[in-house]
Amino acid sequence: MFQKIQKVLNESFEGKTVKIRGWIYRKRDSGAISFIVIRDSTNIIQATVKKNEVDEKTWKNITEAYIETHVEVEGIVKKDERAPTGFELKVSKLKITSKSEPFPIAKDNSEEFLLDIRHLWLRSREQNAIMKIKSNIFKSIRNTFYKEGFVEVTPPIIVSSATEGGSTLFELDYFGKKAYLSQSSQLYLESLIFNLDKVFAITPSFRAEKSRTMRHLAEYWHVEPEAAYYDLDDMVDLAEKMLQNICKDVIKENSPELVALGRNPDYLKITATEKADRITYDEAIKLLQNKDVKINWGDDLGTEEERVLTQERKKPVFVMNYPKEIKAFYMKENPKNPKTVLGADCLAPEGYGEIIGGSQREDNYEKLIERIKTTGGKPEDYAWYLDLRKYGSVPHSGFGLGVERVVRWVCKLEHIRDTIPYPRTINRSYP
Ligand code: NSS
Repeated sequence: MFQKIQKVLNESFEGKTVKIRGWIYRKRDSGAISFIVIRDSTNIIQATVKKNEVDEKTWKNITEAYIETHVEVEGIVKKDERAPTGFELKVSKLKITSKSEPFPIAKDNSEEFLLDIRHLWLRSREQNAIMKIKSNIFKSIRNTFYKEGFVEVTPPIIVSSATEGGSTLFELDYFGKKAYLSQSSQLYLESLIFNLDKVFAITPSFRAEKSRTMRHLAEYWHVEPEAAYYDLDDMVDLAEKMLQNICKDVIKENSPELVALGRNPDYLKITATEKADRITYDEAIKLLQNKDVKINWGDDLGTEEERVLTQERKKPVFVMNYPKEIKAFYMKENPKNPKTVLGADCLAPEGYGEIIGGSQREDNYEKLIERIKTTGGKPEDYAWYLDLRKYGSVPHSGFGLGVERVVRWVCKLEHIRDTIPYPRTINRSYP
């Protein structure tokens, strides 16, 4: 029986003979000894092969093997402080089950080259850690929804109208008619609360982002809840709980992965245990002006403004009540100040910026038509959505969380492209 490497890296295996299988990750030959580091899905271990302890053919094969060769190895586990993961396998049997050609990834490859061979780069230890953390974040998010009584639903991805404005829509030829790739499931989710109260969907969303940035993808994973009877504060509370649970679950289950990425999991504790900050847009503008940022009431907060607002924070901040003019048509007008909306963005700390955007929805039929028109849309394109306000509408709210934005912050990664196996950006849809 083959053991997983992580299991073998344990005192209880010391002195025992085990069988493992995996890929050669690093290799160094020194005279009559070959040091190979083997990796599997769980970890890496150093294995030493001595010329006089294996047959001639095995010795020849191993000295000629390139990295990424797949091997099956049997040997005795020995503690060794000098080995990369503290234990070493003294090899008695070694079988090469699949040879590798010279592997194209070396130390100083350019970013572009690594993106061209992404299918091979995904074997890296760094990607192993990030993908495991991302998987656990999905699990945590679903668990929060189940605990709160949300029903998972499956909205369409091919859609007939924009949710977030026309400039980032991907258009497609749908049997001779125009259709689009979904930017957000929100409008469809709104239709489902009238039967299920609280729904959520986890789907790919598409944005034809025409600029290169560290935080935009053309295709990303979007988590969207929508809930009947929730007001803006209920929505913010749900988002806060979700972020707390994500941090708790990542600390609990992914500390080895964070350490593998060179992070100390402690920085997530504050978000996991404390309430997030809440400030109004008005306060945000004052904070920025006090830091000499040139900004006026009514301007949108861009990447740079969000960085200034969050770089010294240790936990997320919700910015509430943005000006109506800079926000989407569906956000409910703030009855206390009609120049603003009942909407909130959640900005991640330490400069990472927006990870969630949400709002209470405009449930007044006339106001909604007016907003569609003033934001450049055609009410007839939204006929079905407007219907929802005609047949027993109720107050409701929801938000959208960008999974890759959250992974970027949780893993403290510079670029969002490292949070997704095959990033889709302005110049790239290969591989
Ligand atoms: O445009 S959003 O701010 N809001 C919506 O789409 C709402 N219709 C969601 C809702 O209320 N149901 O996008 C939501 C989040 C945003 O905070 C980011 O975290 C993420 O989606 N997002 C992105 N992530 C990666 N790449 C791009 N281009 C991107 N755009 C938004």
